Amino acid sequence: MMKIFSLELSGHAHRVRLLAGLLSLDAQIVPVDMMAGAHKQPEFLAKNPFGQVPALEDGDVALYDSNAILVYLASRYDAQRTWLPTDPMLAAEVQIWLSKAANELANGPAAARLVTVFNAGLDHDAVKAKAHALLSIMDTHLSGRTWFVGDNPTIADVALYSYTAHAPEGGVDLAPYANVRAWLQRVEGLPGFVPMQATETEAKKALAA
Ligand SMILES: N[C@@H](CCC(=O)N[C@@H](CS)C(=O)NCC(=O)O)C(=O)O
Repeated sequence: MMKIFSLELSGHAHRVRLLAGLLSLDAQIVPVDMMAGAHKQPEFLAKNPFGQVPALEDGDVALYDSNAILVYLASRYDAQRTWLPTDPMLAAEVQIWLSKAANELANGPAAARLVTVFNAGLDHDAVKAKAHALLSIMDTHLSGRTWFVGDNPTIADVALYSYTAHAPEGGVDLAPYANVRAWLQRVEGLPGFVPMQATETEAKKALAA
């Protein structure tokens, strides 16, 4: 069976678990004990020399990097090719957002959450400002659109979802971004949607409410 090496609180890992759910793939989720440093041990470094989750094993295929894994799963298992269109322009537009997910999303909303959830030594105000700059562009892009690219959900939506949905955990308020919030709800309504676990703090807040 396909194996996804994952950490529950990782948005990068979540995007892979999310696409596996949306494509109804049978996958075993293998937790990597990152608190104990398992991701820097030889056994895991053989799967990903960068020592990061997620990684994938699928038969003879071994792969790492969340966006690369999305491309592989969509190309291999979505016969209709709606999740990664073959049309040159649509494919290129998907790539724009995969790049934004790897850069602006990682260095904005995801980084802000690293500060609050994992005590990362980053400048919280600076990364929050980056997050708002990205969210503002995403919100404008989504005006009059249902999905990020074309008329159907694609791996662009999957790559952007996890860290956008969990941006409030990093102190990034989504209230000003109505189009983004409506889009998040559309993603959450897709058949096979798999949620990402809220952090302990969020869970405590939810329990207290
Ligand atoms: N570009 C990579 C980033 C993955 C990444 O940053 N993973 C984090 C968890 S969210 C990680 O494993 N960090 C440990 C480290 O970098 O040492 C991807 O998309 O897979």
